[in-house]
Amino acid sequence: MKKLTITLCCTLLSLAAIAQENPMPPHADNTWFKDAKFGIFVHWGLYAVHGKNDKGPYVSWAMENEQIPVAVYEKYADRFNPTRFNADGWMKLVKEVGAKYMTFTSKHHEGFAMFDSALTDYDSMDRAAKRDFVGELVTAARANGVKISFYYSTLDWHHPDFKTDLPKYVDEFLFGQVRELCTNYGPIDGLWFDGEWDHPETTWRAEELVRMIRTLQPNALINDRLGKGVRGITPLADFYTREQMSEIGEKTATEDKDIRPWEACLTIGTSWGYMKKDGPPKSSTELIRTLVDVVSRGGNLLLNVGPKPNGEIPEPLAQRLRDIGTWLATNGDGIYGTRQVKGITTSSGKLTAKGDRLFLHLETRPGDSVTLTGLDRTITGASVLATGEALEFDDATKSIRMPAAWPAAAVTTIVVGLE
Ligand code: FHN
Repeated sequence: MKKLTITLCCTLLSLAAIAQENPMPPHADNTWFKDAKFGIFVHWGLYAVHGKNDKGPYVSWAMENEQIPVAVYEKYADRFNPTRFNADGWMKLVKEVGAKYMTFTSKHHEGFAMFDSALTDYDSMDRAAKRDFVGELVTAARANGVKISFYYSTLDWHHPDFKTDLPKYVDEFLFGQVRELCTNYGPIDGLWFDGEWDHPETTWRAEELVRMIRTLQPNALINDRLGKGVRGITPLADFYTREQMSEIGEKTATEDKDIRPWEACLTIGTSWGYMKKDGPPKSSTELIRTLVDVVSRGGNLLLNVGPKPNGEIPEPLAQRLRDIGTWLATNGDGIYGTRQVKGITTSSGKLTAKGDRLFLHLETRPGDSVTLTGLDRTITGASVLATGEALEFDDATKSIRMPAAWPAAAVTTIVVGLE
């Protein structure tokens, strides 16, 4: 017993020493992320070739839901040759629509790497496409001033070790491919993990994984999908994630302390990847209003597109993105770089703030005026942000008179100057 105690103490002391030798590097600076507000999620992989899911809403789950055998599914790798893929074209679209970053599926649950991995030939360089999509997108992102983050699924339906020897899969494949993503493409802006739900952070060795990423990529922001049940909670994360309209309003007790920014990811249709018979796409108006709602509550919107197997972004999705960009072109000042307003409530609409300005976002004409309760600063002016039309205001009652003619926009933003 005594020998065991001594051994245990020595082990604990050596672990403490290792931890001391390799202290966790600090969180990356998240200012750009908190200012960016709007990113584009791209789900693209072999599932785009499959293009359907007879048993579920997401094409990215077709392999699992339709119980497609690995030997059958992996044949898509020899058909996936997207001749119309143009990374620069994607990044120019991201910029045109007013998004500031892209999160790209470097490997989804299907296990196919969209980059050249030395750890497998089940990747886009070693099969039909013979291209490193991650590398092309990083080059295009840098050229267009777009931040680039890699989605990476810890869950893997293809790799044999995932089922037969998870610790080996984690140690060699998961850590190995994340190390490749953090080493082979220069500075990157984020790692977006997913597929974590069946195992605790300890099984994924999340702390070591985060330490490795921060050591290799000190500016990369890491999300919270690092283990079962820790979304919106784990202090390892640089930002928290919510998913789809069902979660967009939810926040965890941890988030009440406002210690991490959060991001809501959302499909335009139903599926995360391209599906011939996807659900009806949300309207541009709904998407603009959702962006404003998320930003007014201190979050970012990561809006998803699923490119076709040929590499083109479906036009109905691209058009909705362009509509958002058109709105942002005249209203973006009330979105980018703003922060959530606390302590002031409005009789109608939603608020954001930046410097000595408040932005009141209204979906419909709320009557003749809006009152800002709790505002203890002097109002110096008010106008319609998109047009510059000056509005009457009464500083004594902290009320703003609404324009008689209401603009035909998804959201009308009123800018209020404060002393
Ligand atoms: O299973 C995935 C799904 O395919 C998609 O990638 C979303 C995006 O956040 N995450 C998982 C479902 O929660």
